[in-house]
Amino acid sequence: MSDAQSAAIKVGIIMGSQSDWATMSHTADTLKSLGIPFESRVVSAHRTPDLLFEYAEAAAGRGLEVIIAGAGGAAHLPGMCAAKTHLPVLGVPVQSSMLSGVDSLLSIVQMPAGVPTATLAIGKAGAINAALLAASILSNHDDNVRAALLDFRQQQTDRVLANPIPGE
Ligand code: RP5
Repeated sequence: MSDAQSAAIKVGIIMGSQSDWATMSHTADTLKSLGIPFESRVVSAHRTPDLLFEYAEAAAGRGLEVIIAGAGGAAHLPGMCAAKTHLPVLGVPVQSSMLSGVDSLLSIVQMPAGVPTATLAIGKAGAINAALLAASILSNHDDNVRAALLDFRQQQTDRVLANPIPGE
């Protein structure tokens, strides 16, 4: 990746395991559809804690503006990431096999006051919405992202209006 490409990356997607990619690929696909450059990495809070600290501490200096962190089970990745950066961290609770992601959701959402993480819905919906929320944040100063986001929303509205209830 060239320096110019690397400098353009504003969103970092991190996840606790390769197994989270089935969910987090929806974040990547949504960012791609909006034309937002991003990077994606496996960074585990408990299996690679030093890497997580390095990633979070360097993120702002590398030009990232938003971090999207997906994790399942005892999902401490978003919270630990938020502890090491002032950037907004958007947490995606990955649907776990034992407790269907309720464990992931509660692990991410119940941050004690002082170090916030935004918390999205469990699974695919949350993964897509994390990308859209990142787009909203970038839209505050990026005209291209704002235009892409508004276009996405208009198309979504048009699709709903064009699809009456079958048989009605
Ligand atoms: C978490 O443990 C990951 O975010 C993943 O959702 C979960 C299970 O990981 P694997 O055992 O599939 O690697 O750290």
